[in-house]
This record gives sequence, structure tokens and C-alpha cells, in this order.
Amino acid sequence: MQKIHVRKKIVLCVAGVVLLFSCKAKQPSGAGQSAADMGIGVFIPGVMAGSAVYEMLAQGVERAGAEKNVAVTVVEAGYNQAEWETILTSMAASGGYRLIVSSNPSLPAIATSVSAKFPAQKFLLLDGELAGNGAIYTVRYNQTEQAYMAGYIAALKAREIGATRVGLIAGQEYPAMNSIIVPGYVRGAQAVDPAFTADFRVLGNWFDAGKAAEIARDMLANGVKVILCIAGGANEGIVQTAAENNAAVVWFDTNGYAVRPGVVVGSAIIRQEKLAYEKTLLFLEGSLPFGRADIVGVAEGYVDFIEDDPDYKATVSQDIREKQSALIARIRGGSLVLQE
Ligand code: RBF
Repeated sequence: MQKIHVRKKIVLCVAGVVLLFSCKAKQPSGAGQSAADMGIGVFIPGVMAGSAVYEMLAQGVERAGAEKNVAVTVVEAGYNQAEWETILTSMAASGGYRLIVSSNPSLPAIATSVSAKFPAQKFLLLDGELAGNGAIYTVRYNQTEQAYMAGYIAALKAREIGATRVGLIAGQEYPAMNSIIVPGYVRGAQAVDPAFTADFRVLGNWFDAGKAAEIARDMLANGVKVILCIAGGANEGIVQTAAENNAAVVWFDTNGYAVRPGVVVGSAIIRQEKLAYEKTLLFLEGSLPFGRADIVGVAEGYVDFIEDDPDYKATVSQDIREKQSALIARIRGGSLVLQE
């Protein structure tokens, strides 16, 4: 299997040019190829290091590619979002990819614009939503469920320490954050006790751990004891601050207990590797339903809360774990429906 990581530096030096020209020797030769010779491109809107959503995306696509003997090329587009459309356009213009896979809520709009110029290019977009474009398939997660489970454990833990305020630090503001994740988190916390309020802060990027630590310190000084981290590579600063101040954090997207045992008290996850793998495989088998927008959640097995981790059991009291377990059982069993 072919795997090339094009780092931000390379991306920057070829901005505005056909990106893939820079690694021509290792690439499929581009336009004019038959579909059978074309690979799959993974467009990472950011960098993979520190952002589990993107690591899982690449891993899932690579697993499907390996199984079907199809080359997978991973392109890290970097943190400058102004460059993303140019880089995605370059990938489509190369004609080298039978499918471009990506993930985050801003991709449907960018892919729509690229699609208008290169209508033959197919896109598989996770963690975003768009129906009605025959070249684009999207599937997103029920993040009301994910955030609700995070809010519930955060409030249970905060209540144990004597607080009625929980925190959330996000890398950036975007519609899914403001209208789904934050409200879901607050609902979850208020299900523990209606008195709970949330301190929601935005970092402004997905990498500045120093600034994230500063924000976390300010939150803790204002009565927050538990913080939900959704800031990619900057999460490390939040965890460090929590560790230094006897506070706790809740992890999002992946199992984070091992990041800092004793500090991470919950992991509300999405199964992005599995979803990327399955949808890529579906495409390679010719049955990805382009034009459709799907949503998957707890019932389908793509949103979950990790309870069977030794660090979770060692860190969180049995009383809290039992309450959290009862909540998850209600969501799984359908007696608590958290639709968006
Ligand atoms: N999440 C990350 O973990 N790392 C990122 O670099 C990142 N960049 C994003 C950029 C944009 C424009 C948007 C809309 C979201 C981004 N996210 C990132 C958030 C991600 O899509 C998702 O909402 C969260 O990981 C919660 O599941």
C-alpha cells in the first residue's frame, strides 16, 4: 500500500500549484488514468498529531485501502484554513483520486465549491452534513448524545467536589459546536442537577497548548472543577493545568484515560476509524450512496462512553460510575432519546 504524508511545509511551498506535482515520483500519474489505477486521497483539514479525529480518519481509510489493494495518500493541509480550498482543488485537479475522504463540519461547503469545478470527483465526508450533491456523501455523529454523556459525567464529578459549574474549551466556534455540542453538554450536566451552568470558552485555534492552559487556569479560578476538552493538540495544556490544580477533565472523541490517569474522568467517543473504514469499503464495493447525508449515534455503535477502562475505574468513584452506567443504559436501550 502506498502512503505518503505531505506535511504543511511542503503544502505551503507549492500553494497555488498542483500540490501533488511535488511528490510526483511516488504518486499515481494523475489525469487520464483508468479508475482501477487511481488511489484514494485523504484530506486532513489541519494536522494529525494531537487530533484524534484525523488520526482515526486516516487509519480507517488506510485499512480499507490495504484490504482492497488500493493506494491511499494522506495530505495534511495544515492549520491555515484559508488554504484548504486551494489544496483540495489541487487534489481534485490532479485526477489521481477516485475518492477524496475528509472530516469536519466545514468540509461540505468547501467540497461543494470544488465539486462545481471538478464534477467527476467523488467525496466522502465524515463529521459534516450535506444532502443533494450527487458527488458527495456525508455521515455525521449524533453529537447531542456524545456531548450529553460528557456533560453528565462532568457534572457528577463536579458535584462530588462541590461545584455546580462545568467548563468546555473548544478550539474554535462553528455551527455544530454552538448549536449541538455546547447545548448537549449543558443538557447532560443539568440532568444531574438543573442548577448546573457551563463556562464555554474558545481558544481560536487547535494547537496553542499554552493559551489553552491560561484559559483553563482562569476557568478554575472562577469555580469550574471539571473541563471538557475539544481543542485538538491544545488539549495537553488543559490537562496539565487540571493536574496542577486538583481538577479533572473529560475527553472527547477518543479514549483519553491514559493521557493523564487520575485527571481524565470520562471519555465520550466516536468510532471514526470504524466509520471511515466501513464507508471507504462501501465506496470500493460500488455502493456508497452519494447525494445522501446520514447520521449515526449510540444505537448504531458509533457514539459511546468508555466504561471498561482500568484508569476510569481507578479514578472515578463507584457511585459516579454506577450513575453514568445507568445513563448510558437508558440511551442504549432507547428510553432516553437524544435527537437533534
Ligand atoms: N478537531 C480537532 O480535534 N482538531 C482540529 O484541528 C480541528 N479542526 C477543525 C476545524 C474546523 C473548521 C472545524 C469546523 C472543526 C474542527 N475540529 C477539529 C473539530 C472536529 O471537527 C469535531 O467537531 C470535534 O473533534 C468534536 O468531535
